Amino acid sequence: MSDFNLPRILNRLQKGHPVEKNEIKYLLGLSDPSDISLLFTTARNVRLKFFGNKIFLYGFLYFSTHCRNDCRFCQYRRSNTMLPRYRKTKKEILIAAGEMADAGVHLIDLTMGEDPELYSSGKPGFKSFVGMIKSVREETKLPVMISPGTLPEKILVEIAEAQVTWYACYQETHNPVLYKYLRQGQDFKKRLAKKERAKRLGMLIEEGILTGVGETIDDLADSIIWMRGFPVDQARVMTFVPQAGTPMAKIMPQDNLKEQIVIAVMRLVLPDRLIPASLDVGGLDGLKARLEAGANVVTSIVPPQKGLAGVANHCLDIEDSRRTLDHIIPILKTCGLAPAMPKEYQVWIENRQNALTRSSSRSSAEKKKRT
Ligand code: SAM
Ligand code: MD0
Ligand code: SF4
Repeated sequence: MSDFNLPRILNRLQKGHPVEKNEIKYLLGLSDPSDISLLFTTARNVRLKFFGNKIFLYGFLYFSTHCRNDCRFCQYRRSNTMLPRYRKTKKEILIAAGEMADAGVHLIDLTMGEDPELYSSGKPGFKSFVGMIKSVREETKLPVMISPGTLPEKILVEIAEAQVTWYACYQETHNPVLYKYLRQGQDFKKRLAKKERAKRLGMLIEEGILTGVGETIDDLADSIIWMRGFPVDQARVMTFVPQAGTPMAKIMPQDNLKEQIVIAVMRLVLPDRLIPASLDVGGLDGLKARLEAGANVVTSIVPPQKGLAGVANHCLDIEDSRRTLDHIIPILKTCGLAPAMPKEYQVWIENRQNALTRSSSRSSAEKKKRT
């Protein structure tokens, strides 16, 4: 018999009381369908309290699939020579971003591999990258997220000056041993330090973890606690999708349930934060389940006929236009949800940025007092 009382833990979380790691682990390990259903209902109630029935929508633009890294889980790893690569021109990027903005997304997520053309040539290579981001912001009038990998310090500063709202850089796990296996050849602390630096520069931070890669419940709990402590502004989990041509190709794929449970636990532990339901893993058919677990952002909306790829799934639902608002909005409706107004998203961002500025000036005032 477990010593934990599910209704009591959920009730405390709903009232905003902090919970301990062993309680988070207990929630992550739930297996009884009625317990899981209660977890999801509570997560939806908490989402309703903080966000009403409004959902944010992110357009996704994977503009370069070249990468110098060799992440074991990723089809775009350097050693996968089977995969054709592309690098979109500024014009192509602006057309695709403009189309998504016209369709009604709230943000443009500009993502790339650690493209050697930029990373090896240093500042000159990044010059056009910074210019391109500015143009996307100016022309779409939308907030921008960048997911470019571990940018050099100077470029991170330029990006912040260019008023990029979000820096996304996923650790995948906060267990350094598992990290070393997954992000082969990349420094654990360096990746964490980029997020800290970007936060100090005033950007909002998205953190992400993978499930189905050999992590334990203890690892998942540590990640959620890390996200609470950092604190991150958007928290993501995605189920690992095995990729041909990679060392993890033969790993048994995991179903979506664990991802849903992690989404629900994140919603309870990080109630006011943004939590994506990514179309990249289970496509349109996987959207409802993720929303019902408490997610409040639909990500990986991709326009068709542009030759653009996804990350976890290279082409799932893209060319048949199923990652578009026409298909997504009816699903929101079946969940009693609706797209937010663009203004509502902008207000959320401003409030979050203001709250972070207030808390950082409070903590530096406290530091001064102590010295
Ligand atoms: N290259 C940049 C980087 O790695 O930070 C940007 C790309 S990043 C947004 C790609 C993310 O997609 C990874 O961090 C990982 O979380 C996820 N991903 C990659 N391959 C995946 C796979 N096979 N299954 C599920 N998620 C995957
Ligand atoms: C997504 N494929 O939203 C994208 C990607 C990068 N910031 C996000 C993983 O699912
Ligand atoms: Fe490159 Fe990012 Fe894929 Fe790693 S996850 S191989 S850094 S594109």
